[in-house]
Amino acid sequence: MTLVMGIVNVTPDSFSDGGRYARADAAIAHGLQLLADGADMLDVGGESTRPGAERVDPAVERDRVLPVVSALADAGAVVSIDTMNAETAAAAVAAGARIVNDVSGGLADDGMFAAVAGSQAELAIGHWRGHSTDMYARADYADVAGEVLAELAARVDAAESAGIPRERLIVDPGIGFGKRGDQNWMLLSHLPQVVGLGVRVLVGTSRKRFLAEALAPGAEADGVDERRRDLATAVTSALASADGAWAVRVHDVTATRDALAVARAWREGAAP
Ligand code: PMM
Repeated sequence: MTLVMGIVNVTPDSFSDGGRYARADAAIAHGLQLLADGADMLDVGGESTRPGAERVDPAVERDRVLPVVSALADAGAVVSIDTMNAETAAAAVAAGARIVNDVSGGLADDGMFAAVAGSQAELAIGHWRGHSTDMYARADYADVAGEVLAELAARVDAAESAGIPRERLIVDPGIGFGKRGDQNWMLLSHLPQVVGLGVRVLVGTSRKRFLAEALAPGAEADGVDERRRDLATAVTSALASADGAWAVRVHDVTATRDALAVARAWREGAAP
């Protein structure tokens, strides 16, 4: 059964700005709500990776995420830390995180694989070609699925060589990371091949622009609101599940849980 990873973004634009303690409290409360909604794990991140986003100082990132990671881990949650910084990853694991979610697949920080190898943590390797500031400049593919598969396989090999056993690895096709509109759909249409790499697969489509582009043409995609994007995300989650995804990373846990339950009943010929 596909697991649901709930998103807890601890960035100034994700929670109203009542100062850092208020922000941590709001993020913790949000995480607890996602658990109540049925999340199997929580992904805590302190750096926005939206297209065009600026980098965050790793000390500021740690200041944002560590109190949230430790509070949610203490509450019994399986916590994932969404970071490209090895020091932040190590500090979060020390604070109770069990998964390191590196959207750059270890490419942004040379120390990442060593930091994870020296712990018991699992590592999610995202497909990535460069930072958000200019990631579309690298969205140049002759064969998006073939290239993403080859590049992910190379990162899996590198992580294994660095001492992280395959059983502790997860791969993510990196939807929206250095990929434009239809490149994401083309890549998702090859999800069974990503699953064929033999490593658990995590898929993150939640609220991303390419979903809105399937619902409204051109600039009108900007007007597709959160409710419609969450519904589209629930559909992609159910389809990813049917293709063998290990987990989906989403904002709206309730909608995705419902979609997964319906898809499961469809497959099994009986309500769960
Ligand atoms: N997408 C975002 C952030 N972290 N992590 C993984 N593993 N996969 C993703 O697709 C992914 C991620 C960007 O989305 P957000 O800004 O809405 O959190």
